[in-house]
Amino acid sequence: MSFFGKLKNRLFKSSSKLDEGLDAIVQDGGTEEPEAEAAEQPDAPEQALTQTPEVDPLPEPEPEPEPEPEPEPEPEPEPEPEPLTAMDIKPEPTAPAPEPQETAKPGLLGRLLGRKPAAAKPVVRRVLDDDMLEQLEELLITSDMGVDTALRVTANIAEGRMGKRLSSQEIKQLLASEIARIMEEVAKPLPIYAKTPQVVLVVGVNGSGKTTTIGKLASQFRAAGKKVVIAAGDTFRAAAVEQLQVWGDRAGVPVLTAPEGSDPASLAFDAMSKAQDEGADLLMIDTAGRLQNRADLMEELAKIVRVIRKKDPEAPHNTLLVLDATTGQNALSQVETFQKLADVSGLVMTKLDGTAKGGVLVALADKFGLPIHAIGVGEQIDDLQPFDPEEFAAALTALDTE
Ligand SMILES: Nc1nc2c(ncn2[C@@H]2O[C@H](COP(=O)(O)OP(=O)(O)OP(=O)(O)O)[C@@H](O)[C@H]2O)c(=O)[nH]1
Ligand SMILES: [Mg+2]
Repeated sequence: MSFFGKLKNRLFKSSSKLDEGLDAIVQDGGTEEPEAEAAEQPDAPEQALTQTPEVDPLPEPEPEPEPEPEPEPEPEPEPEPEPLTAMDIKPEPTAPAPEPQETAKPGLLGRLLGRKPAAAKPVVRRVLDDDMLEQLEELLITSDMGVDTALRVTANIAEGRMGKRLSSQEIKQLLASEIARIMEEVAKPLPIYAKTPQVVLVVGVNGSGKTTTIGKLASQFRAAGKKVVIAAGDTFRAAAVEQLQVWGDRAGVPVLTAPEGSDPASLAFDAMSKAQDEGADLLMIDTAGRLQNRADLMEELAKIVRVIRKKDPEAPHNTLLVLDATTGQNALSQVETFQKLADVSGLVMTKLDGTAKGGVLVALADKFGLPIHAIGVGEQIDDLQPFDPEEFAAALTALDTE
């Protein structure tokens, strides 16, 4: 389960929070069902009707256990068909291992539906009632899905299911499909346009992961055969420029820098000229996250945009807002703020590894509907993944899809 398994591992904190939370909710007030069960005890061997006055109850009519349909070990002697892969032709004269084996891999589905009396694992189910719904809502809210989204999602899950008995696996499935439905609308890779250079302005608060994300994106685009130029528009800190240069080296992409404290807009202008002259496909502009106040930041971003538009009136073609998942609900207000400062065209959510707040992505999608281009799941160059709604939903809910 390569890729999916990986994402689930990376999202393990969010995953296990929902996983454990759902299990606890179902356990609380749920009861075990042997699953295979059926059989429905015939109970009380119809004494009544017979009326035989008082001959007393008779030694026992005995419900009789019925000869047991028996799961039947399946005749199938089959001494091993074994397709044989050249690899293991081994002499093996004795051919011992007949391995009764008639557990014959009932297959996943077969196992789940289990009929095998011995294997029938009890499943805990709980009746879906108001109490349980409320607990579900709370769980989703604490997973950072936000109140509105949590209420809507639980309402959808409840629809037509009140009074029904549900297991935690069934709830996970329902939850995952609700989440995937919301996320499908926003799962869109960064669009690539025919006209070049395509200018991607990257914005976000201090420490959200802008520089790292630019490095990762540059590496992916380069691997896809694109010619990329990076502009180190965070000229406030020398360290920021160095950091970007390291990423540029890793990605094999040139980084344009300017002296510390110089005007980022003029650097952006130079970078734009260079990208045009060199026939680059993409120009990615890093920006500073830390400025004195919002007005400064707005002024700086506006100036960068003004200047590059002298070269291309349609630039920037994308304004990526990078958000840090560990900030949880705070990400929502960051979107609002940056939408006022810049024309945000899409999001990248970083640091989904190691936080239990992955649910905030659902809230963002539900509230703003901005495209989510990618997610950051680690600090390495290949730790940026395209956003896949179904994988994400399954990973977030710890849905066992195997
Ligand atoms: N675990 C994890 N760490 C990340 C991820 N993305 C970025 N980081 C780390 O977050 C820290 C900040 O990342 P930067 O890329 O420097 O953030 P920035 O937005 O450029 O920060 P400023 O330039 O200060 O505004 C670094 O230590 C990164 O390694 C991610 O997806 N997962
Ligand atoms: Mg930076």
